Amino acid sequence: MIYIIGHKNPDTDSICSAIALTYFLKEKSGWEVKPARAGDINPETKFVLEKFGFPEPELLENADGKQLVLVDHNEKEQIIDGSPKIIEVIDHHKINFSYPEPINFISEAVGSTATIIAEKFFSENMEIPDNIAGILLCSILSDTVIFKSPTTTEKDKKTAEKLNKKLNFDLEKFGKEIKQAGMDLDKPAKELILRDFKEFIFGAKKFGIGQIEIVGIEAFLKERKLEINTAMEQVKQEKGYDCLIFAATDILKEGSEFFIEGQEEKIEKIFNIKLKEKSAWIDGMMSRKKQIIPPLDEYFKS
Ligand SMILES: [Mn+2]
Repeated sequence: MIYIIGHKNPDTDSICSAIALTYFLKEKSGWEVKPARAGDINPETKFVLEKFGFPEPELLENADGKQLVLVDHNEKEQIIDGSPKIIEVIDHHKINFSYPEPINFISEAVGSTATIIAEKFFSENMEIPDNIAGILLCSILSDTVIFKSPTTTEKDKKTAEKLNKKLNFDLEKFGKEIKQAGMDLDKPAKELILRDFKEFIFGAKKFGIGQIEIVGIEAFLKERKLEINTAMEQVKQEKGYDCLIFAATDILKEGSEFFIEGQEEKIEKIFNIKLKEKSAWIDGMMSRKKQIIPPLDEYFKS
């Protein structure tokens, strides 16, 4: 038995490429293959598998004595623990790989491993079942962040269109749906504020700064703004912050809705914004580390 497996902490491309390549190899070569995973399935991948009717691949705890085809990774740190026999590697990441025997190593600088796997079907003129086309399409949309990531190539776009011929999704809309499923926003506002949260002392002031990634900021604000404002007041009080900041970062619109509780006038001045009902949009604001913390530190330390 040969296991086809993606990296530790698997994403949609890792899982779906393994499933699609398993189908390809079975059909084409009659190999005894099986998709596997090197960790828990994330919410985005769960959505994709359910949508196209695939079960979660088998979890491999250890690769000792197993034969593996690696997809979507090649670096040692990302390979499942143990000493497997590696048969083949198919990947789109930078190469940092060595192996004591000759093996097939397929590497292409494209936006997703799924793009490379889809090309295998195309070049063999092999029919792609709708559900396989579906998961490959999802992997491309996911890994390229709906073609917005700088890693996106023309080939990814063309491959996605080809896969979508029979499926007929609105790619932009469907891509957002996939990303949204992965963001797991269907949680209480307080949980979203505290999900990726850090505390700082700037000068004599205590700050709490949370950030989440979302797509579709408008719809999110329409539905959740009041609830977030209330939760902001609560968190600030409970934890005794001088200022609480929550950045809801839209990875497609490339900016953040900034929620502020405390020190409002100073924050408005620092970031050159005008708060409306406790929040404001800041174009291009993506990074807490690089864009939020330095100006706060600079202003309050003096
Ligand atoms: Mn990938």
